[in-house]
This record gives sequence, C-alpha cells and structure tokens, in this order.
Amino acid sequence: MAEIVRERYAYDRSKLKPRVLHIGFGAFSRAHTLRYLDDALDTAGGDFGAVVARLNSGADELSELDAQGREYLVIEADDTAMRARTIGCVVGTLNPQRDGVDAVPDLIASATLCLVTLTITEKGYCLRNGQLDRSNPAISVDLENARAPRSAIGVLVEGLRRRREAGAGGLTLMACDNLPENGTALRAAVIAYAGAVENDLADWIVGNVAFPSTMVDRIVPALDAAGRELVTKAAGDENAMGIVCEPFRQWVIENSFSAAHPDFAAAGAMLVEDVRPYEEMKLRMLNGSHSFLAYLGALAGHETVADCMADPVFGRAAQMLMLQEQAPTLSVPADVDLDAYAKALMQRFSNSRLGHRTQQIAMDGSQKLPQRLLAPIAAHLQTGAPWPLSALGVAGWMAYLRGKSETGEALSLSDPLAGRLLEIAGGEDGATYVDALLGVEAVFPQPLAKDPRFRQAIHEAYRAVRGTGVRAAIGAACDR
Ligand code: NAI
Ligand code: CS2
Repeated sequence: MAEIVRERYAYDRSKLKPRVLHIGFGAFSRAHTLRYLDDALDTAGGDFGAVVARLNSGADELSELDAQGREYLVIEADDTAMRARTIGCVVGTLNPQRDGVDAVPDLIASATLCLVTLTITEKGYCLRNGQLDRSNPAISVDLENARAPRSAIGVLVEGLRRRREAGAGGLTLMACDNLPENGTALRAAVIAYAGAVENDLADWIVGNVAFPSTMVDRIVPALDAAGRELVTKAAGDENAMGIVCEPFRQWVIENSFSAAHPDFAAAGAMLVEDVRPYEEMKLRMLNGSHSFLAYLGALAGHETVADCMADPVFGRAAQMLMLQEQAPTLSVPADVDLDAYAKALMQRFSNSRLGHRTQQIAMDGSQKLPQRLLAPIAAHLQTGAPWPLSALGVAGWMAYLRGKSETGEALSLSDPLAGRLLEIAGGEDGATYVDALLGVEAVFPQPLAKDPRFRQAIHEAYRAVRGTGVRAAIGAACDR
C-alpha cells in the first residue's frame, strides 16, 4: 500500500467564529466544501469557522466529532498515492433531535453568520419539475407548523424569518447538490415556501438573500470497511467523520453573494457569472455516465464503477456515451476541452482505491434521471441525432427497479418514489411495465414521454436489456 502523506491546516483555529453553516454534513461536504474552506483559511485567512448540521439522523456521529475536538481526516487516494489532511474548520455541530428544533433557525438568525451551504441530496429540496412540491409531506407538515420546521426548506425560511426580525441583515444560501441551476431551484423553493408563510417575508428574502448556483465535483463514496481501515491507519486511532475520496476536486460558483464569504477562489474554486455550461458538462458527462454504469453495471453483477471500467464492453460504452451522445449537447467555454475531460473521467472512474458502489449511485434515480439522461435525450430529439446508449441507461434504470441482477443478486432500491416504483415493478413486465413507468410524470416530463420516437427507443432498449442481456445490448448499441 502506498505511503500516506500527512498534512494539516496551518491557520490559528482559535480565531475562528461560527460564520458558515453547512446543512447536510455527509460524505461529500466533508471532502469537498469543508476541504475547500480549510484551504481558503490557510491561503487567504479569515475567521470563517463552520458549524455543521444534520437535520435528520446522525446526532451520535456529530457528538463523536465534538468529542475528538471536531478535527477529522480527509484522505485523497488513488492507485498511486494517498494524502491525509487534518481538517480544522469545524467549530460546532447541530442536530435538532439532540439540540432542539430552534438551534439551526437561531444560528441562521445570528449576525455573525454570513453563509449557508447545503448538501442535502437532490430529494432534500422537495422539488417537482423545478418548483416547490407543496404536496410533499415534509413541506405540507412544516407549513402547518412553520415555527418548528423539520425540512431543510422550512428550517431555512424560519431561520430567515428570525434573521429579519433580529435585523441581522443579508445572507447567502448556497446549494451544493447535483441539480441543474441548483441556486435558482433553491431560491424558487424558499420563496414559494416563504410566500405561504408570510408574504412580506418572501419580499424581504428577494431583497436580502443571494442564491448562487454551483457546480460541485469530487467523487466521495460512502465510507466502506476498507475506507474505515485506511482512515484508522492514517489517524493512528478511530477518527469520527474521517472520509476517503479521489484526489480530483472542482467547484464552480456563481459570483453572487449577499454578505461576506470565505475566499474560495484562493482555494482553487472558480467564481463565474454563469455556472450552467459547467454544470451541464458535469451533470451529463460525469453523472449521466455514472448512472448508466450504475444501473447496467449492477444488473451485470459489477459491484463498483471501477469493476465496470475493467470490463471492456462497459469501458467502451462509457467513452462513447460521453463523447458521442453527451458532449454534442453541450455549449462550453472555448477553453474547455471535452475530449480531455472525457479522458480524465475515464481515469477517475477507474480509481479502484475508492470502491464506489454501483448500487450507491443507483439511489434516488427518480431525482437524478431527468438532468443526467433525459435532458440530453431531449436535446437529441430536437436535432434528430441518435442516442442508443442514453436509451439503454434509461432502460437500465427500469430493469434495475425489478430488483434482481442477471446473476440473481438482490438490488437495493432507495428512492423517494420507491412506493410508486415498486408498485409498478410488482406488475407485469415488458411493454406494459415500460409504459407504466413512462407515465410517472415526476420522472418523465409528459411532452417527452408522449413523443413516439422516445417511447419506441426506450421500449427497444428495454427489450434488448431483458432479451439479450446487458452486455450484449450494450455491445449492439455501440456497434450501431
Ligand atoms: P450522504 O448520504 O453521506 O449525506 C447526505 C446528507 O444529506 C446527510 O447529512 C443527510 O442528513 C442529508 N439529507 C438526506 N436527505 C435529506 C433531506 N430530505 N433533507 C435534509 N437533509 C437530507 O451523501 P453525500 O455523499 O454527502 O452526498 C450528498 C449530496 O452531495 C448528493 O446527493 C449530491 O447532490 C452531492 N454530491 C455528492 C458527491 C459524492 O460523490 N458523494 C459528489 C458531488 C455532489
Ligand atoms: C454520483 C455522484 O452518487 C451519485 O449519484 O454520480 O455522487 C458523483 O460521485 C459526484 O457527482 C461526482 O462529483
């Protein structure tokens, strides 16, 4: 095993104040948003300490982090090298079940706070077709009890209501989830919810709160046993919240803030006027290929993304999907080389140190398919260009929902629409099944689902996956 190079922050931790709140303190934020913050503090200084919160489970882990002085390890690893960085920027932890329902809204109301970042998963925004889904029980329950909310959107709005009342001034809310125009989506949800609570609160938010969009990128799998062993080895002891990730990281942030903020650019983030070209490139070429490999790889019995990439049928397909079906739908700045980007993605996906499970990426497919596979397909329907591999990706999701791989292994389903999807998957297979799934409007916008060219291609792809098997179907699609 490669030697682990150790490093730690150099700034004076005693100078930090609770100026940043991160909601959704999971694997990704530990290795990305807070890793950037740690670098920004080293490079540009400042007193931007972070309070990290989880709104639902995980209080015990937060208390373990408190007990170890709130430092944790980020191990950046690939097949050639490993670097372990001690992160020092966390100055507090919060969890409503442990600290009370007022804890997070009260911090949002504090004048010291200037920035809230979020990684709450795509489903955490409670959106439907880009707008707040008020029929979502998390939202409807909160609207009945707005002063003691539990949803992320409800907590943000109650915190802003208290902030306005306290005269604490503007604030920036920064979405860091894999959603298209994530800042705009967060803004739409917050304003719609606020409008249902107090009309002039919505007006105040419009005038005082910024919602920059971001593109975030670093592959950070859920920590597995091998990863836990690596963390313990590097730390020389148990290390709560320690995490393993790839060396690569990228953060593209819309340059729109309502208040002070850490100098993320000093840590290598890009501040731009328009994030959309970067996010489309990443959500399609990286995440679209990830979902393609996740569903079809799991069906074929591949445990991890690296296992898929070691299979020549999958490796060839991933490269063709990126360059022949996704890249042509993008409009990126002139200095962006999509061939080089695809080549780098192929290397990143082959990192066998990560153990990135296909079934983890398969989670929440109803929230991921629209931006990852359906959006580029819609672009192809406009131009008439072929999209056989994208069709297989959608068909792969449909076949995955039936819960069994081609080797007979049970496939786990975790999705906010699991009830509806399992009900459909329990019915007749074949064309009836495909039609039933195409009728799920929360996944398939009806103009697309009603397009006969789209329907025919998905039916054909599903028949191929179920008829000839995944690898043969992929090989045939690549040979077309
Ligand atoms: P994780 O499972 O480790 O953490 C998810 C966090 O979201 C937890 O803190 C959980 O409490 C919170 N959460 C889940 N559902 C929620 C809800 N309905 N409302 C409020 N909070 C909720 O997952 P991880 O790896 O941290 O990823 C989180 C998000 O970060 C992803 O969904 C994605 O949008 C983004 N991301 C993840 C990357 C990765 O490689 N892990 C890379 C790029 C982006
Ligand atoms: C993955 C992403 O789990 C998934 O859906 O596709 O978390 C992926 O690892 C990141 O977006 C990479 O930046």
